[in-house]
Amino acid sequence: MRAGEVCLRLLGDMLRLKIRFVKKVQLMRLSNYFLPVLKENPAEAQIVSHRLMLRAGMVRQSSAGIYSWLPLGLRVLNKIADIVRQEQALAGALEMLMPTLQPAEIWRESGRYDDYGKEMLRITDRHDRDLLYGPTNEELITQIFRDSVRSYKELPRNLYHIQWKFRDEIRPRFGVMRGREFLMKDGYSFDIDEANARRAYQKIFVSYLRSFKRMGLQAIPVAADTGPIGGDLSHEFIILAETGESEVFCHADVLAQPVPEADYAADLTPVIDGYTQYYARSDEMHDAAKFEAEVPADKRLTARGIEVGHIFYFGTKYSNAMKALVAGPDGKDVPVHMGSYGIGVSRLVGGIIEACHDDEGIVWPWAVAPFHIGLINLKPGDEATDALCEQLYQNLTNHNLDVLYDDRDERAGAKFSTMDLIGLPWQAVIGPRGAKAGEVEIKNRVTGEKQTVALEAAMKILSQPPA
Ligand code: 5CA
Repeated sequence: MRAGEVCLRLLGDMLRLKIRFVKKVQLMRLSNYFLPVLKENPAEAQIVSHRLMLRAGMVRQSSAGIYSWLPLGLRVLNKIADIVRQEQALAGALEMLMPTLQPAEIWRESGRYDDYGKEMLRITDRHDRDLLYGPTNEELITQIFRDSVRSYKELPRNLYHIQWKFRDEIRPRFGVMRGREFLMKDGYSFDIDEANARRAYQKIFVSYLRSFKRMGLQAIPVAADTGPIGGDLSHEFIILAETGESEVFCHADVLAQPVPEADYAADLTPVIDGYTQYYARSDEMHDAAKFEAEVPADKRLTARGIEVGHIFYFGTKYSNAMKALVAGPDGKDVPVHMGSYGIGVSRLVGGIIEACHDDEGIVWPWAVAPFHIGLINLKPGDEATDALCEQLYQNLTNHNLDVLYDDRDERAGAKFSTMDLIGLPWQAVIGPRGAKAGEVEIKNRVTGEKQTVALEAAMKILSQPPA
């Protein structure tokens, strides 16, 4: 046989295998899933997102402020992380992964080992070496950078990771919102001078507005205090929610600013100015006299919110202390200018629920929903009903939609309330009568609206986010 024929035959085999693979989608059946929903409101939960995350079987507390993520919760966490990844890539940031445990010596170099106090979890290994569970990564990334980059020609760089952090918060509360162990996206930029570093800051500013918008949130960038990270330029991104721990004071028009395009080659100053021209500050930076002088009374917005992101430009604070130098165009060594950029990935799960729920449960925005569609079989075991359910499941899955199939032998009422509780954007209900007519009842979880349609039409409706 000639090489060409072998290739063709192999290709044929591969295609056949692929077809077989597509046909053999493993149904995500609720009868096999791990969804330990709670009927009662857990007494320990003070805010709605914490209550709903426990009730919907998304997380379980293992000790104060430390949680296990169950399958449903993990799917949301991963969807949020993926949106962050996509937007970071557009902004030119590179993903990497640093460890959770760090050596104490680099923190001694920066001077933060003692400053960080009791929030830092300190560990000693069997050789009596001091380690710590990272609360953030400025030191470690600076060490990596200084050991690898020598010249301005390798700048700019922006590196990030999505990794668990530990801060021994004095009062962990509100579930994943103020945890001790929590998942953070933290990114770090390296530039030759302040002007370039400020551009890096602007890019991430834009990427954060875009990321939160994609998650179904409107985030307000507010001028912020830099705290233990340091520096003089900082913004927090706050989503409005009554249960938020932050207080914001802003001009209402900041909410009407458009979400920017991902055009990172353009001058971003007008976009940033569009937001920062208005007074918008968190409580630590608030200046009542300035607020009243700058904002007309009917535009003054004072509200509570959740800090979902925080960005910093701190110049040469760490590069000076840790000797992260690069040779400039004139051959002289200069410390790099740095910024750091955080997103509270696990906090966002709670934050999104605070913003998106009703009396029945969670109402997930499409982009972060653990599944797009909850398919309810009203009579498992009935041949026609099973067949139509499985056909709809396959069709939806082939269109890259995530479907959770409730095939359990349960009362219809219990199935409906579980679906309402876990908040999937669409519910598709099939019973023996519908199966006979080839029809599906569809419920929009956002509006509660129901309609009965044929399979074809159902496919069309279910593949788009509900209005
Ligand atoms: N190194 C910088 C930026 S990478 C940093 O650590 N910034 S931070 O302290 O503001 O944290 C970044 C984000 O992590 C915050 O905006 C918040 O959304 C989230 N976060 C901070 N502490 C907690 C916590 N205890 N529980 C859950 N999320 C938290």
